[in-house]
Amino acid sequence: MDKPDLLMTGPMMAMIQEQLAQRFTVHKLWEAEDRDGFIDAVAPKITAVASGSHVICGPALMSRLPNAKIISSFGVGYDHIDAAWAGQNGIVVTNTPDVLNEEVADTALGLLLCTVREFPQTDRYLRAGKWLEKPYPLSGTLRDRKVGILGLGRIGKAIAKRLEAFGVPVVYHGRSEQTDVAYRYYPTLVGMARDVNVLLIVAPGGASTHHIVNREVLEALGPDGILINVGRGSVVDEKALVEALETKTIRSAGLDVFEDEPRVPAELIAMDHVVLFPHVGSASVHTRNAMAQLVIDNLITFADGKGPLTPVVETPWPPRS
Ligand code: NAP
Ligand code: 8YV
Repeated sequence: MDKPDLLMTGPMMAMIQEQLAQRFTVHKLWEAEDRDGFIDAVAPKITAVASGSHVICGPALMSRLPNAKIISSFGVGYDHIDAAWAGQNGIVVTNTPDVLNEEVADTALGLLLCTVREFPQTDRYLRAGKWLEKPYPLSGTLRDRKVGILGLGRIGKAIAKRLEAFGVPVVYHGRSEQTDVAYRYYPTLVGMARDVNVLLIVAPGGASTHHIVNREVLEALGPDGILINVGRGSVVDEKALVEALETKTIRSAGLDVFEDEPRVPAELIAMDHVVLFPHVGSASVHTRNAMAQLVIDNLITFADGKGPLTPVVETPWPPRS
């Protein structure tokens, strides 16, 4: 039996490449010297796409794949895919929800602790031999902190649970109030920022969240405020953030995500009072393997006619008629 043809838009984990090669004829876009010519040549036979955030899957690409029926994306965030367009054009989009909740929540707590207690700075201090001269200065604490979560979804709730265990009060903002949670809801982001001293972002990227953490929100967070971002870099106006950190409008920031990854503003890199992670929220072997398996399983169950396992909201399954 002929294998269905699959387009892989960028390099993916070895286990994804190996398992998909057993079931599909895999066409590797990133290996082609002439990518346009490559797409023209394979486009009509492509029925499935495996994708990561390395390539924008917008109408420009999808409209060239007339027989594509599924895009299986690595990661829970899929702001690199125009899922609404895909849904309107008969393509189901899948992502990798839930399997990474605990890992990203662990990372968020680690980043928060590193930022509040200055752990990376203490490590640098010791290695520089400064402990021999005098103890590291006393740091801030979680004890006097109240955390406002922007995006109390799957990961946000796993973070909130951890914060409860740490004895830290939690409130949240999203587009709508959730009736099944005990945390206080703020209908406006700026209103929440005014009432907390940690703003923790775990909301998705995309048009509706672009730069919603802006100068006004940072001013509301105030001079004792700490910004933690494990959601998407695009949620924060990074220029406004740099300015707020330089002028001490807020105290500090812990960032796992940036607007133009892997490029990070030189101003942030030069600051000693911020903590910067290279987008490692889900990056353990265990969790990346689970995400990879879900990318594979979505494609295989779909090819077997059993439908996708984890379609995104814009492309429900079975499709709305
Ligand atoms: P989720 O369950 O869909 O939760 C997203 C939350 O964001 C929801 O509570 C939603 O609440 C809120 N939200 C969505 N649009 C909003 C808007 N315009 N304004 C305010 N709130 C909004 O998603 P998840 O699985 O928790 O993942 C969240 C995000 O984390 C992903 O999309 C991804 O960008 C990021 N992420 C990062 C890493 C990393 O490595 N750093 C790893 C995994 C995920 P409402 O619907 O009520 O607005
Ligand atoms: C991944 C993420 O690092 O799932 C997400 O949305 O941001 C991370 O888990 C990313 O998708 C891999 O490129």
